[in-house]
Order: sequence, then C-alpha cells, then structure tokens
Amino acid sequence: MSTKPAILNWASKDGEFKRQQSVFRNHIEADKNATFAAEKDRYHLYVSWACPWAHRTAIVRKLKGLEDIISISAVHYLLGEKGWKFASAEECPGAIPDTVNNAQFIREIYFKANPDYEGRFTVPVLWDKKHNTIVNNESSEIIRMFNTAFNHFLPAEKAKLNYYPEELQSDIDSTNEWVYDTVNNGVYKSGFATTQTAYENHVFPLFKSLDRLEKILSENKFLVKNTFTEADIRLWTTIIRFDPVYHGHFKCNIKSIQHDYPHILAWARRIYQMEGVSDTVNMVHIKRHYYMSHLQINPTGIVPVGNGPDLTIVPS
Ligand SMILES: N[C@@H](CCC(=O)N[C@@H](CS)C(=O)NCC(=O)O)C(=O)O
Repeated sequence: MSTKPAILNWASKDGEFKRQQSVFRNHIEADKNATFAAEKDRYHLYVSWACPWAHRTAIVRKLKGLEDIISISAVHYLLGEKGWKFASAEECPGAIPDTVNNAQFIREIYFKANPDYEGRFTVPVLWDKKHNTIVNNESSEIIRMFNTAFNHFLPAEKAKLNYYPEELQSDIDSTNEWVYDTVNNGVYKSGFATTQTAYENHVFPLFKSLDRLEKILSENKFLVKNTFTEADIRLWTTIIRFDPVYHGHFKCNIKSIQHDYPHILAWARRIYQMEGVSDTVNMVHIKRHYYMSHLQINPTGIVPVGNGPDLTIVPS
C-alpha cells in the first residue's frame, strides 16, 4: 500500500476545527433542457465508505433504487498526504476503482473540473460524464437531488419515497441546523480540537444535543413528526460511528449510545434494518480510516476491536 498516512493538523491557530464550504454547487434537475438534466448513466458518485457525509449520499442512492442510474466509485479507507486514493478491490476490499476518469486520487477529479481549484479534495463528489465536470460536492444537496430529480425513471414505489416532503421542510431544516452544528460537525470539532478549551467548548454541546435527541426519540419513531426523513439519514451516519470511533478516537466519551441512549439505539437499529441500508455500512473502512489516518490523534495507528452496538438486533 503506497498511500502514506499524513500527520495533518486539522485545527486552526486557535485550536478550533473549521470545516470549509463546498465549492461546486450545481443541481441536477428533472427538466430535460436543464444544464444538468437527469439522465440515466450520465452521473457518477465518488464516495468513501468511511466518511459520514458521503455515506448519506450512498444511503439515499440505495433507498431510492438509483444504483442502475448513478454509477459509483469508493476510495481506499486511508486518507494520505495526497488525499483520498483509489484502489482495486484486491488491494482494499470494498474499494471500487474509478472507471470513469481513471484517476488515482480524488484530487485529479477536482483539477479536471477546475485546474485552478484551491479547496480541499473532499468526498462525496457528484460527477457529470457528459460535461466532464463536478456537479456538486455538498452531501446535503446531493441527497436532495437524489430524492426527486430522477423520479421519472423510477418504479412508482421508489418514486414516491420522499425524504424531504414539503409539509415537513421547515421542521426538517431547523432540526438539521442544530444536529449539523452540534452533532455531525460537533464530533469533529471535539476530536480535532488542539486545545482543552476548544475541545470542551464542543463536547458539552454535543452531549446536550444527544440528550435532546434521546428525548425526541423516546416519544417518536423518527426525528420529525414520526416520519422517516433526510433528518434521520443525516444524523444516522454519525450515530453508527459514535461508539466505535468518536467515543474513543474523538474523545466524545461522556456517555455512549450503547449504554446511555436506549431510544437513539432503537432508532439506529430501525434504520439499519431498512432494506439496503446495511449494504452501505463498511465498519472496516470506517474504523481503519479514522484510527489509521489521523496519526496526530492516534500515533500507533492501532484500530480498536469493538464495532459498537449490534445493529442487527430487532428493537422492541
Ligand atoms: N460539506 C461536505 C463535507 C465533506 C467532507 O468533509 N468530507 C471529508 C471526509 S469525512 C473529506 O473528504 N475530507 C478530505 C480532506 O478534507 O482532505 C459535505 O457534507 O459533503
């Protein structure tokens, strides 16, 4: 394996981790005259099975039955000095090489779309094979496109699945806002902090939000009005990584999902057991990515054995 793990410092001078804004923000539309019109086999999704943001897009692609319409590549779990790298399935089980651009690194995709690109080379990336460019690299927007833009190609039972229904949009948006800030990004802000103050500034609000989520899920099956929506999908990819990774690696250890949040756990199992969802979970990639790539946090690169709670148990 030639990808060398990098000792990267993810925090800024003040010890705080700041996530950069995604740059490619175009949209696929159902309208066939649109610049990025929905078409079969025109778009390609680049993911890492380890990444919680990319994981959202893989889940919606699966749940909506878009596998035959949108092709996919998955990178090697290690994030090295040159960023995400492709690998063969023999070299890295679960990896899916880039047969669209034949790239070795994700960065090549960004430079193909914009030779002057200066941002980070993040996944997910949604690629347009027709215009040879990146449509979008923001997971929250990619899942909305997958939710509606391809419906006319789908059988009725898939087309009718709507994870952002109009009547729930304002509730979903307001839930997403605090969940993103304190939970999805809160684990990173805690884990990548390089001062005690920066860490504590984020770890307490994180657990306050988990307590709030536990209360919501003790009264409801799903986060917003008892309906399974994108708010659940967006939170879920963080929750299944919580005990196996964030609790230890990112020092988010005030409580654990398994022992302290029975309603969050039951909800996590409910979603894991939805058809197709477990196919998108690769715990080897998840654990190895964090523990072996962030050597500034875990210098030995040792990967803990535990996988977190058993999600196959049927919740009562
Ligand atoms: N806002 C982006 C965030 C994506 C993101 O930060 N991905 C991480 C992996 S978890 C990444 O690719 N990082 C590589 C890097 O920053 O070099 C989204 O939600 O799509």
